[in-house]
Amino acid sequence: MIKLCGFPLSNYYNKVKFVLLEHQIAFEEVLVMPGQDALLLKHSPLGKVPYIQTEEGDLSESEVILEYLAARFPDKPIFARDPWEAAKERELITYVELYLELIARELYKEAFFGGTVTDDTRTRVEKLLLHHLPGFQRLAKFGPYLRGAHFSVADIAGYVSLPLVGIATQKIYGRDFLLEAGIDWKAYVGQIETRPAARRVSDDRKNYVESVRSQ
Ligand SMILES: N[C@@H](CCC(=O)N[C@@H](CS)C(=O)NCC(=O)O)C(=O)O
Repeated sequence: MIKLCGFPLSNYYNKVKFVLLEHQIAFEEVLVMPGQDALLLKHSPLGKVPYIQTEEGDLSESEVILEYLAARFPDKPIFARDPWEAAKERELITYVELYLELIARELYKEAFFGGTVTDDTRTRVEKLLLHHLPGFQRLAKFGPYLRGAHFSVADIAGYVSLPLVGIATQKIYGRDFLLEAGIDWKAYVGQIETRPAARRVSDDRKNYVESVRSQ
């Protein structure tokens, strides 16, 4: 059985977990924190989570894992069957992750972990996000889903990452860049959470936070 390694606060871990749950692919969760421990680096070359363990070995990078799952379980429509539609889903995932989340990630140290970010970082991240957001908006339909009327794998990426962009920008700049751009990500998240797989991911994340707090 596939082992999903990581922790339930990680958006990329939750992306893979959501897909596994959504498509009822059997898996086991293994709690692993990111780091530079030599043992971890044998499984995940940069010490990042998630990674999965299969009968054939370890595999890191959430998007690569999704591609592997789609190829290994061809009966599960992880991506749309139509090649064009599937490519548009992948395009959206790239915009969410590469142009929004990965940029906003530079703020997390201060937004979520009690550190500080430099003025240079603030300025650079603001400039990039305000450039990338209109591009994302030209692509994303929010109708109510990213591709329009139907839920897709792109929404799994949106669900786990867009809130982080909103919350981090609110904390660092006092303005939620997504809301400011007219993206009501809270309503979007509410819509996604009508799905049992999303609720499970969300409940597990909250329970994990509670368990860490009570330690
Ligand atoms: N591109 C990677 C990103 C994974 C990632 O950044 N994971 C975070 C946790 S959410 C992590 O392991 N951070 C530790 C690090 O970057 O060293 C993916 O899609 O899996």
